[in-house]
Amino acid sequence: MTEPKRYLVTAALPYANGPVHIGHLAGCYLPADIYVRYLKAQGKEVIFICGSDEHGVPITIKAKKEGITPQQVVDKYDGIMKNAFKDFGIDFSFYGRTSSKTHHDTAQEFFRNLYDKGIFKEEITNQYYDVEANQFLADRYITGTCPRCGNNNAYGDQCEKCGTTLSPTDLINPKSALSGATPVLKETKNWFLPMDTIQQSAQFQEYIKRFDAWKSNIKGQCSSWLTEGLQPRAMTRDLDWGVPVPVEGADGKVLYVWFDAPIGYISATKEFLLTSHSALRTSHFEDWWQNEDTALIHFIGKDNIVFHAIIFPMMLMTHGKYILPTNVPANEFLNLEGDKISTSRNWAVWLHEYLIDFPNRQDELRYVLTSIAPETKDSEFTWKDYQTRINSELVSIFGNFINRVLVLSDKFYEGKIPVINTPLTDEKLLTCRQVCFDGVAQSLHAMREDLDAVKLRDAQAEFINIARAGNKYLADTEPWKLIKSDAESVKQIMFDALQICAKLAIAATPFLPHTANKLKAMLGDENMNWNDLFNEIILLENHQLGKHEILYKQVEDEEIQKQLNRLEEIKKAIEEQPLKTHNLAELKPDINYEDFEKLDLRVGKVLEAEKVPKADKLLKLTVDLGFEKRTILSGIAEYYKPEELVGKLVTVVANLAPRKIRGIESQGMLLMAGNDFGKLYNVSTEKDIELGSVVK
Ligand code: B3M
Ligand code: ZN
Repeated sequence: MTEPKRYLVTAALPYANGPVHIGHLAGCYLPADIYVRYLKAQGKEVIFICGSDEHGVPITIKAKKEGITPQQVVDKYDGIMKNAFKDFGIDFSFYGRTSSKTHHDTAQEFFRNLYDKGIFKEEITNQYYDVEANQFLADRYITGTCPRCGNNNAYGDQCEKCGTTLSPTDLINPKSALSGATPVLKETKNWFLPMDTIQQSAQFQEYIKRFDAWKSNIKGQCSSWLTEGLQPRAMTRDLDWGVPVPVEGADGKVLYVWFDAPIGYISATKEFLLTSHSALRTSHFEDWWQNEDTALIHFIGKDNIVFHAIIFPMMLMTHGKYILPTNVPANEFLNLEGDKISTSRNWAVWLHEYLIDFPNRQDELRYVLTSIAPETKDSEFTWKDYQTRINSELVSIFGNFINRVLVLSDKFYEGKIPVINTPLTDEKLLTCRQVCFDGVAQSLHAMREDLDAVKLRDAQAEFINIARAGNKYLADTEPWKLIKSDAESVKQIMFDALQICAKLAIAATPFLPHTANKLKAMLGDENMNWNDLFNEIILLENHQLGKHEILYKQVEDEEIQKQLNRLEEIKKAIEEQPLKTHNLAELKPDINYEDFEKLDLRVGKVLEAEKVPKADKLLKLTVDLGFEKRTILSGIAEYYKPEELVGKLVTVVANLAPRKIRGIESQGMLLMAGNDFGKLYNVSTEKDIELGSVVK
């Protein structure tokens, strides 16, 4: 591809329903920011767009939980999120809101455009309706038992325990999360994007060739969707929170949040161009969104892949005027101390709380999160690792190098770049110098290649390698000793070391913006720029350096212990509410002893076990009850291999009326204990009991 003329970079619009945590930062905002800073440093024209996603069920659920209106939720969190990003140097050109008028207008116009072209399929479907609450239920508002794993708290769109994608009608015993009532099916009309036919179109087939150059996690997810065959998807919903559907007969309906949210990138660009004071003010909206010379790059987390790589491009394509994404760099997830980060369980490191305990240490967190960025697989943040990386890399390698050079320059040359009268002649010193120069050059080149390829973790490692090479140069030549015998040579060594400091100040710009600014000031030159990076000389002889200070403080054990204690307390709190957090099934109404007595429970032994063809979940067992052998079908194939069960003692409901399942008569039932993680355990009995014994 030819070099793009301009770059439109977006970072996923976060739902405005909670503060920002390290998982958000590492997943998409930090990588996007580093990449944008890199582009800008090279003088490229860039717009960097983000904003609050203020629609969708996550907002209404939060409102219900906090007892406030959805509007109050988004008003509260929009500001909190915006500030957190700012505090960490995430330098958006514009941070929009999907509740803005411009956005509503833009999203409606977009919908109308597709509608007028006859793109949508109008369809009447049956959807769950809550008669008590008087409204249709979004998928997330319906809970029930997962048909696959038995989790009693599966949602209408997904079971979070076994990960299966569901539709509301798949749920066993569906319940409305609004009123607890059993919902009824009711007819409703919605507008569907015919993703099945668009998939077949020549334009889409041409577009997906781009995936080949993208990261493998995107390719993988997309090709599994595409091979399964895309299905039409409703772009409108029966909800009262969102962008109203701008056509006749759509009262009480809003645009599907995944239709309106990506259009948020477009509306935020419009708002930016209207309000910006930057040089880009004179550029036109069309240059950015409707011109093939623009590279459109979406930074996202892995749960947003299909929406950005397939659905939004289909919308753009059917609209016809828009460019399609050039790249969609998606990251995997970041875990925290061995567990999934979870907002609802408070298992997170919140950015605003971090800054209370570690004031002015934004770059330290940026550094650690980039070092462990989940670029290719899920990764893990631990406080111990945070401490180690800061102390042994930022403090001991980078900070230490800068400090040594600046302290010595003060001492030897009163903070000026030394003037070299005679070049180095000493063989050993010359070799040290060459080794250092080669190291620095190699790291700079590798860093640039990694940045171009959006491999930010590797790029940052190369940045530290530059400081490593500088440190080695000093350690090998020991200017603090050499000064007594060969002051002339020391001038050359210090001159070189100061140039490396300057390179580090420039190279730090994308990764550690606060440090970069500070270091440039310490070097007395705030105008050095990216193009200087590959020059041998950046700071000229006699140039006066600024005042210097220590770049990074050591992270102390007590600071880490405090964070670990906090997490420990949160963990305890989670464990102390097992009913709430583990979603145990509700207790059923009392029964009498007579009810219980009706059950005939017996001890049996599994003699044979085999899978039932074409039924993923069923095992066919032959169970010896002592007085007779029974054939029993049990839905446990996902949890037990047939061979694991043979020889096991089991408890059997022996008087359950036989019934035919898949043409086989099942003559009883095994007792199994299940938890909501989708595991089942055999309720077994002591080994030496006689088969057929009564269980009571
Ligand atoms: N708000 C989902 C999320 O926060 C969604 C992203 C929208 S990007 C257009 O993960
Ligand atoms: Zn499940």
